Amino acid sequence: MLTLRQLATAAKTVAQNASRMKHSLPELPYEYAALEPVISREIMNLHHSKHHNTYVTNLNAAEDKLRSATEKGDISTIISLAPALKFNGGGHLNHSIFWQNLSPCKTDPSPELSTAINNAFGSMENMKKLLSAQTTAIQGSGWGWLGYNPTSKTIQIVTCANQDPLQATTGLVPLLGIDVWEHAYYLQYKNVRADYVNAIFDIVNWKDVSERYKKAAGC
Ligand code: MN3
Repeated sequence: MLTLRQLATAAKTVAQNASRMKHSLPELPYEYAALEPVISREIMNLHHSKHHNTYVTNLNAAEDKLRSATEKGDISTIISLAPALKFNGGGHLNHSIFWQNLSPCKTDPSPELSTAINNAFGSMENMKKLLSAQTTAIQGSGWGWLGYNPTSKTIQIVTCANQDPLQATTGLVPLLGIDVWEHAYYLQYKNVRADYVNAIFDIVNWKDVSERYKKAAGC
């Protein structure tokens, strides 16, 4: 029989372990080669197992430092960790959405999402045109997004620099993200970013985007 004291100690250990849960690299919902010819197996392999994995590793390391600094009440160190948390936490969040946003199977947007896109952009084709143009025009590394604005209850196109996570930096709920870091396309598309961005629409998982819209808009 456990004594009350032993039970309390065990509960404390469980709670501490839970708060120290490490982030881990999510499994892809398809094979590395599944998105060919739009995205090559080699790019998917490197992008997922190396690039995304590094964001996860560095996020865990930054959180360890944050925990230790918080325990010590070391405010200066806590503040200094903000850029690493934003970059690696953003990288982990963005890529976790990106893999789900893509699919080798043809899918269609829900009627609700189609209506919202038509209301905001006139048509699906026009939305793709605008999202492509703004995403292709990003200077340096970043992401193009279709996001839901909970205040205006409309869908918007925005771009973010680096790994800035959409919701934390703009308040928009991410629906569809396009990674235009060179590691996402350069091995295959070289300097022609526009071709990569336009081709991405052939492998968008509209079922996933529709589910994100339903969750964000509540309808
Ligand atoms: Mn990337």
